[in-house]
Amino acid sequence: MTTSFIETQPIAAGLIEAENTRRAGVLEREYDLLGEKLARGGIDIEAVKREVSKFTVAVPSWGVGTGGTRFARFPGPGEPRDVHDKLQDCGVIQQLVRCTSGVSLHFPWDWVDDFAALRDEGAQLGLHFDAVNSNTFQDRPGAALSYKFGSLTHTDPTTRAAAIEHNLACIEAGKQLGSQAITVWIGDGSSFPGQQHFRRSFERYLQSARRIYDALPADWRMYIEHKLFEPAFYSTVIQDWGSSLLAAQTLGPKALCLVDLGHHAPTVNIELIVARLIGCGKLAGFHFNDSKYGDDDLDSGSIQPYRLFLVFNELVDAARDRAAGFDPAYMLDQSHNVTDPIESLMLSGATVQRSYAQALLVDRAALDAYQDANDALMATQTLKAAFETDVSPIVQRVRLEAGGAIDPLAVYRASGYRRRMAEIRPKSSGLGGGIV
Ligand code: PSV
Ligand code: MN
Repeated sequence: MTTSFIETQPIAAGLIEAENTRRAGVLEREYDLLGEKLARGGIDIEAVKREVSKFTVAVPSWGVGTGGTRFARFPGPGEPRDVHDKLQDCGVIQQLVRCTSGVSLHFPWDWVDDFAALRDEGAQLGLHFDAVNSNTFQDRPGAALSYKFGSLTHTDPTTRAAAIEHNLACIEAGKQLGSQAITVWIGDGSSFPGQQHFRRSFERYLQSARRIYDALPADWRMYIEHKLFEPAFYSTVIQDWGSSLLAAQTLGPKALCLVDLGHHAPTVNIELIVARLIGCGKLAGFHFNDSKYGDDDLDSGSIQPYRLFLVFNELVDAARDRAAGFDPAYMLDQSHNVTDPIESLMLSGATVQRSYAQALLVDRAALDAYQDANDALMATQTLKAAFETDVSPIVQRVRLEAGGAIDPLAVYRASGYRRRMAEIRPKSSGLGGGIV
């Protein structure tokens, strides 16, 4: 007997409908009011809504589990036990917010024997597979070689070969899943001055990355993710967008630079980096999250919502200009300790979508004119006006029309999903990781 798509949905459709019915009247009034306001500025709310409805951002499989800090991990109730549980949790997110149909898997964490079956399992939940991620920043239990002192850039060629092999295996798995990209982030670097030869380690990176690049299918891309620090604290081999761009340009057209918002020093102007990468046709896409200090992995927009908007301002501007090679991939990358990950990921997905909607409202002709006239005040006010517009009715309407929830959080809490999972899924151990 085959199960239908409706039956495989983790949240009861009736609950979503009932909660939406309670909110539909208010939403309609708010939508109409916003529509009138935007019309006065020459903006057609229906056109904005159409654009927003096309926007999607992928969920990281590792994000549905409770993350840890360097000090400890505090497991939450009903945590996913394996990739199947993770997919189900991702299914909940997508069912309610309807802009997160992609899932980004991480290997070997999510390794299975039958990837074709996993692809079908995802499809049953309305999910497809986005970029696959390789993990050579951790040793596998029982592995003969260690990545403690590096992987793709290790001084030992046999260890480098093992790291390359793992990436090639990820590509093979991704092919069966229907993915079209591999994201490569390495933890390689050094913690002490003198520990690592900067130029030679980068050369080794290029040689290893070349092997991965050469194994990419014709329609695949390789996303190079840079990170300022951690786990290495003095230097990392791919530490910034400069190193990433150098590598991407050396490797060729299928190699692009991925921007994880948390991988920069606190005061760095990320939207400018985004513009530079767009300018040279090398922007792969994003790992969205937010941070106050470093790689905090907090929910998108929780600390600096204006920065997120400014990033989207660059993206909308590039789309308007039809910038060459501009086709960014959007993914969330967050995993922390204190909230229900499903709730956090739902809100992050909706926040990223909201930033996109706000950026669509920027009066670009006016902004161009103010920039040309060096009217700094009016130029910046033009951006502010879009950012300060409450676009909630647009994103709520997009969700509603796609079958999702006007208020995903309320429906999720009312569903008792986490409580049910806590009964089914045994409590996981709090051990693992930590420096104390
Ligand atoms: C590293 O901090 C990172 O941002 C990379 O994307 C990893 O794949 C991910 O987090 C999970 O550790
Ligand atoms: Mn990342």
